[in-house]
Amino acid sequence: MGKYFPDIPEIKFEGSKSLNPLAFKFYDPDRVVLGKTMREQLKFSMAWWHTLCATGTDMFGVGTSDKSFGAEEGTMEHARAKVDAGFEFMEKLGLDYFCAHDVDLAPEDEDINVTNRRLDEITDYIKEKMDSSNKKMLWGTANLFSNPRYLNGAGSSNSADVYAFAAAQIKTALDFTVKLGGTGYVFWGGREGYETLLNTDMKFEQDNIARLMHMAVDYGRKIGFKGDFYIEPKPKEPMKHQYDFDAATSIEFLRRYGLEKDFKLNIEANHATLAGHTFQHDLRVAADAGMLGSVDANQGDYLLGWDTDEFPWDVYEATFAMYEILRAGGFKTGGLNFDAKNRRPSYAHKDMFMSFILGMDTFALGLIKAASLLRDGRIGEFVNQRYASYKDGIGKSIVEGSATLESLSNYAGELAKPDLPGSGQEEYLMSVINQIMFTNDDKLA
Ligand code: XLS
Ligand code: CA
Ligand code: CA
Repeated sequence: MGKYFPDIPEIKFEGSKSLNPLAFKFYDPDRVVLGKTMREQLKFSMAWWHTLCATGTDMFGVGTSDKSFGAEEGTMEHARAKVDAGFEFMEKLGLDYFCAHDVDLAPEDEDINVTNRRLDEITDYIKEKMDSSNKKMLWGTANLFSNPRYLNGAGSSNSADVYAFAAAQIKTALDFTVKLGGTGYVFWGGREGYETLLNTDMKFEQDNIARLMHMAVDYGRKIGFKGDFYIEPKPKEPMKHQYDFDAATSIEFLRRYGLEKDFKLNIEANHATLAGHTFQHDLRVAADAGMLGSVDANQGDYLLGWDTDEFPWDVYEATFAMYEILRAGGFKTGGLNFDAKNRRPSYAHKDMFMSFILGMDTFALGLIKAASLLRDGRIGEFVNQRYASYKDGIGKSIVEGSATLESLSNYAGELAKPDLPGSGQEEYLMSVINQIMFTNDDKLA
């Protein structure tokens, strides 16, 4: 039954009537939805940091959850135990992918040379485990925000030495991402921002971040990284203002600096809501730009103004998210990474499994319902009809580019007064959503 989670069996699909807390009710990995299995559509991933490292420490108290896995924390023995526990965890839940920062994998030493040797050793060990299982790396990244040297950011630091250390960490993280076959590399700019403009040259800092990203692309391509680089937007926390505020801001940054061919976005639900958008909004913005790369699946709390990283349970949100992902053609290099953690009082190892069951079932329902929405077609057709006035006549001349201010002015003059543009029928559309949500005859294949 496994060494680390001996009381937990392999989690199986038992269907919506099951009362077994350790079973999937909706996630049926082999069920085909829109031509692919659920497993292929959803590409679920485990975040190494929350699952294997985070103990529930918060600003007011120490950890409540034991993540020692039988070894002393901060040692290489512990690092190896986390690998073993992680693989047992993924195996039992049927998770195919994982994501990790460098510092999640091996303890950092004061001397970066020692840290790099440790990372070599541990990623050799992970590779061995991967070779004898079907686990894959979704994306890798470097933690450029926890070490005190990054107090003013990494690529945006005022210190060139700190900048060089960020570059060194990125180089190592790209090395192990390639070694482990990762299909993505993430830049999350946690401290790339500012506290006050009184001490900040914003343009210089952004130019420097872009320089670092170009170096990463050059090096990554040189060592054979064929996947996508991602920016993960977040408006604030830990900094007051972060440069990668939201999807739109990040896309503008990538285009401004000529990075748009190599980069896409990793959209996190709770970051989109912190920026004052819905999750669906940021997915749509990324998709419309052809830059929807990967997703950090989690959920915020509408009563709290910070990044709570809860496991997602809101099926409406998951449905709208999957609707965007399916409309964009589904995942290619990316997937659904649960960047989510148990609530601090849910400290038992069993809670980790139940959290993933919740998240995976929520997104399985999201996939089923989004596929039903697409097949139902009423929403798509409504949108299509809403813009029908651009299909011929004066509308067509606008879209085709033959209209001028004079031609439109003449047209308006002849018309004298337009009709209202047609009802938006939001309430009707929400009733369609509810009907799909609570009808069980989803036809999905
Ligand atoms: C923190 C971010 C972080 C990134 C990876 O808010 O979500 O965990 O996903 O550095
Ligand atoms: Ca994230
Ligand atoms: Ca987050």
